[in-house]
Amino acid sequence: MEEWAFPTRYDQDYLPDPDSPYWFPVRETMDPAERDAAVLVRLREVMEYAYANSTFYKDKWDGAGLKPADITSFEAFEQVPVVTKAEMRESQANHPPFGDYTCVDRSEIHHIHGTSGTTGAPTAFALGRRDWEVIADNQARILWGMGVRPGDTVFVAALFSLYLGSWGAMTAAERLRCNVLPFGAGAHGMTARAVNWLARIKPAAFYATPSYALRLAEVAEKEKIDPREFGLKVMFFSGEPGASVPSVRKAIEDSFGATVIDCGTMAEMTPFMSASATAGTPDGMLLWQDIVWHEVCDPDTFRTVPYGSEGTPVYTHLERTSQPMIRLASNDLTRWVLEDNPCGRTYPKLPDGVYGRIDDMIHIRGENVYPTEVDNYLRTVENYGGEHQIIVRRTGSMDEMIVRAETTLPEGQRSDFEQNTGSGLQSFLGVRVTFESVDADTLERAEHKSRRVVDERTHR
Ligand code: 8LH
Repeated sequence: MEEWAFPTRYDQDYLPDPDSPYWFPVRETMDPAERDAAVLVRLREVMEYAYANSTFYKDKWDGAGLKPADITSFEAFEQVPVVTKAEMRESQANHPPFGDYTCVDRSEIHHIHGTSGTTGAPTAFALGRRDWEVIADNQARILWGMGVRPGDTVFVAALFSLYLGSWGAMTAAERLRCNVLPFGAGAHGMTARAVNWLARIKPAAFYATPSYALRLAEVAEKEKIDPREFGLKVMFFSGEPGASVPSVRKAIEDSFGATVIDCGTMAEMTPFMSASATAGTPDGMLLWQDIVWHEVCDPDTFRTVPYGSEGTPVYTHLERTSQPMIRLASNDLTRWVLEDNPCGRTYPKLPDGVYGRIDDMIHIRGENVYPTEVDNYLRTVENYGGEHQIIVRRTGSMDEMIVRAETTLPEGQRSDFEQNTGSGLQSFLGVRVTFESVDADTLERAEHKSRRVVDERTHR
């Protein structure tokens, strides 16, 4: 296996053969059982390292009665208790600012990022200098898999602040010897400026959240610029479901005429692109198991579910030394499979991407609804105005769901639209829905991750 060592240090001058679709042909196409055997040894090494360098992991595993040396099988590894975000917040509160799961000295920390929510205590992410280099290398390798090449211009249209998505995309593109346009997002008037820069620079690749790409397409239309004129080859997305939601994906492909690639796990798990599609397998996300070990688990027992089944992703770093995450529970939902991938990589795959967070699932009269299903349906409806809200209300002991969607139709001509879309949505979701329409361009557009659910229930 190419450059397989822990702690990891990649050759910073390495670039693959220009004709190779793979950065590391052996690691990417090897027999999965052989790869898994190497990963198992690595899991033990990472655990030995974390046990020796962090009181968090030592106390957690001592409490569970296990030692890194016990991890001689994946069955044993699945008994390692998961790490939750609540534990990380508690650790940072008790051991400020980075928590006692940080395994390096403060002088080794190269970047500090954090959760970007405005409510609740933020969590700080401390990324070591060596880790930053390895992250860049890992993600350059994944960008190579997406078809991005040295010399390509990569336009990064995501918030440059605490959010790791933008910085991760930038550092990866730099390592790949691309030219990077760290445009950012979120400032007043920036989307119209992005449209003009895209039209002028004509980058090969583009990174953002899927919501923001659709916003950009709307603004381009207002500016009378066809997004296809940007000449984009690859658009890669992370941060929220969308790139694997069929109608959202199609809307982006149709607007921009580029290949859409879904990627992304969690900021704590950076290199977060370790789940990513490739140019040759553009649908779903492959799990690059030699970079991060991805398990899809039963959300109650945290044991892996068989391929073909649904569960929650649990992630383990294989190359991080600063804040290694060992069995981090994501609280997301997905389904995984292991089958032949057209690109030749032998990784398992999430064929439908990550559908959403367990907490965001709406329970209506015994049925579960994902907000992304509403999005998926509405984007297929003629005269849909491009944005919607989902309001969840409790009346008595029942939850009620109201979908408020924009339409391009003028008032007075909406009754068929409302009736047909309401009943279509109801049969698509299999739950009762109250449907309302509003004028196009009246609901707020996301500059980052969309928040379409307005939960009016006081408790769940
Ligand atoms: C996703 C996806 C995806 C993330 N499909 N849901 O962008 C990657 C990193 C930087 C990120 O967004 O981290 P953050 O802010 O911690 O959010 C992680 C959550 O975002 C994750 O648990 C998912 O719920 C969601 N997410 N990428 C679907 N490609």
